[in-house]
Order: sequence, then C-alpha cells, then structure tokens
Amino acid sequence: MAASARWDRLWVNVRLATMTDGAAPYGAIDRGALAVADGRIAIVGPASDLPPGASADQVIDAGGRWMTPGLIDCHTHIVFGGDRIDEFEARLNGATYEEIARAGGGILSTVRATRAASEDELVESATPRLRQLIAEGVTTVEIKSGYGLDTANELKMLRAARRLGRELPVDVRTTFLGAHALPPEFASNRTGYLDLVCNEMLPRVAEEGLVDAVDAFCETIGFTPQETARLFETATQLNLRVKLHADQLSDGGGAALAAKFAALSADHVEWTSPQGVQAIAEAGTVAVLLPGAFHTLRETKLPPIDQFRSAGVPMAIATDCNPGTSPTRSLLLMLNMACTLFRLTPEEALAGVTRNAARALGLTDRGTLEQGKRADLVLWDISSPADLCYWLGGRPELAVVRG
Ligand code: DI6
Ligand code: FE
Repeated sequence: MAASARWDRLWVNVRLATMTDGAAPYGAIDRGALAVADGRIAIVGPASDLPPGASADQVIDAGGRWMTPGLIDCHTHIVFGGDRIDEFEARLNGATYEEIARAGGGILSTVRATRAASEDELVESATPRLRQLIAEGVTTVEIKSGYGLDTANELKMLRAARRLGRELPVDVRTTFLGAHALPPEFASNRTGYLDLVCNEMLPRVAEEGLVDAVDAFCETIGFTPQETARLFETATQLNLRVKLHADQLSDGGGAALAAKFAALSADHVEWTSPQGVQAIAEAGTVAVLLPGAFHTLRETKLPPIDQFRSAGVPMAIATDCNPGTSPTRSLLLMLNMACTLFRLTPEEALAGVTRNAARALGLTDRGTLEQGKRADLVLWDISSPADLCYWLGGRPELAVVRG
C-alpha cells in the first residue's frame, strides 16, 4: 500500500475478492482495507499495511463482509419492444419454432414491436429490467441494438440505451448490431441490406457517437462469414472494435473470423472448433458464455470449456437478456448456470462477470479491485465468494458503490 493524504471513504474489517489474476483464489485478502478518492480506488491491501494515522472523511467498518468489484454484464439486448411470452406458451402447447417463424414470429416480431415503440417507451420498458440487474450489483452493462434494422430505428434503440445510462445508476456501453437479422423489406435482397448497414447505418451511428463496438449474428439463420467480414472491415475503417455472436447453433468458423479482426469477444461459442479456440487464444479475444440462451434453447452442445482453459482464453459470463432466447434479468442466476451447466468453478464464473467481462468490453479501468481502478464496488452479506454462484435465484443483501 502506498501512503496517501486523505481519502473520501475507507473500508476496514473487509474481506476483499480483488479478482486480480494472482496466486490467492479470487485474489482474496482476508483482513483488508480499501479506500477511495475522487471516484477511484486509492489504496487496497491488507489492513496491516495501512499507513499509520490513515484516515478518510468516512470510515466504514464492514463487519468482515466480502467486497467484490461492481459486476459487469457484457452482453445484453435489454432494450426491445413487446415480449415473446405468447411464443413461449405456443411452443409449450406444441407449435414448432418454424410455424411460429412462418407466422411472422421470432426475432421479426420483436423488430415490429421495437419499430412501433417510441424512444420513451423503449426506455420505460427497459428500466425495470435494468433495475433488476442493478439491484444485483451490476455497475456496467452492455446494450446492443439490432431490433430496429433500419437507420432511424437503430438510432432510436441506441439513444434509448444511452439514456438509460444517464437516468439509472449504471454505466452503459452500446454495441451496434444492425446485422442481427434480415428485415422483411430486404427479404429478397441480402446485398442491399448489407449495403445499407455498411454504407449508411454504421457510419451514421458512429458519427453520432452512439456506438462503442460493432457486433453481428454470424449463423446459418443470420449472416454468413463473408457478410460479417465485410461489416467488420467497415467497422475497422471507422476505428471501432468488433465482437461476434459466433458458433452458437453450428460451427460456422465464427470464432476464427472474430480472431482475424482482433475482436474483443466471441460470444456463445458452443460449436467453436479447436482451430477456433486456438485462433481466439492467439488474438486475445474473450469467450463470452451465455448459459441463459443455452438453457432456454435446451442446447446440448457444451462450449469447449476445457480447451478454453488450456489455451488460456479468458472466459466471461453474461445474461444475453433478450425476449426470445434468454429472458433473464439475473446475472447472479447466470453465475449459477455457468457453474451447473458449463462446469465453471465459482472463481472462474466470478472472474467472468468482473475482470474478463471488462476485457470483453475493452475496458481497462474496472473489473478488479486495484489501485487506480474506478470505485465500482459491491459489499455483500455472504460467507464466501462462491455463495454468489450457489443460489438458484434470489440475492443476498448487498450495498453498491459506483464511481
Ligand atoms: N442470438 C441470440 O440468442 C439472440 N440474438 C442472437 O443473435 C436471439 C434474439 C431473439 O430471439 O430475439
Ligand atoms: Fe445475444
């Protein structure tokens, strides 16, 4: 610990899960102290290292509670119009996904509802969902567009997402997902839609400063690797980092494609091949695991977790909150599912919503409890960090500090 003048707040008698990539599990410091000044972590370490006479405007005895970094949900589609409860019920009454799609359901039903909603209405409907994430200790959330699929409606979605970040106590990062699905008006003109995305939509949302990264749904029912590459070339020219919905339902070489463009993350990755694993390992791309979608679609093909581990690929966990394939508002539940369904250790799962989730968003100023990082902190009433992964629903008592 370095000596300091006076801090804004100092926590003592606190157990720190710093989530730094060190020797101790969870980067834990059992009898810790942490101080913040000007919205940043000023000092963190064993209380015994506190400089003599250390003091702050406010000193808090944490009563031996655990503190973690603020949680980060690095993949959501939390802004959308309508819902898909009818489809959920229809499927359970025997309708097939194809029948629903032929009747105009699926992603395109959410596109219709999103186009019909005003920016205010999108903010209003997303607010309670986002509040539930915040109530679980989430301090940073990524929000994708992709249910507008034309310039005006993609802009509307991204503006709504950014507004949520101003109106609620959470930091919002926005991702442009214009290449999510082919809108009905371009059903027989794929190239025409790609032209629109690359020549008009992306330059426009970038010019308005509404986008932090660019994503695509690279899949047999989405966009081909060639189409995705074209979009990524445009993004790269605009100095925007990319991420990719890759290899979710089939091995389309998505992870390798993401790696070729030095993507921040490759997401889903259930079907990623050994070559794909190697490629993202070399590119430093994060594998974002989405157990909510895996569960909802009743998938059986597990992502190659052991290969990610042995290749040193960082793994993140996110909600993928969306009305079709992952209707969840709980990142803590995703921690549990990452452990039970994907066999991550609780330590890996927690790193997946802190250190590695920050990396999946290209953020170097958060995700661990380290000097100089943003003061995004959660104090939990739990007996050990694994407690956060243990419960199937519900949440412990907690207190959040943001910035
Ligand atoms: N993958 C998904 O799981 C979601 N989008 C995507 O690219 C599905 C979105 C939806 O069904 O509305
Ligand atoms: Fe998604």
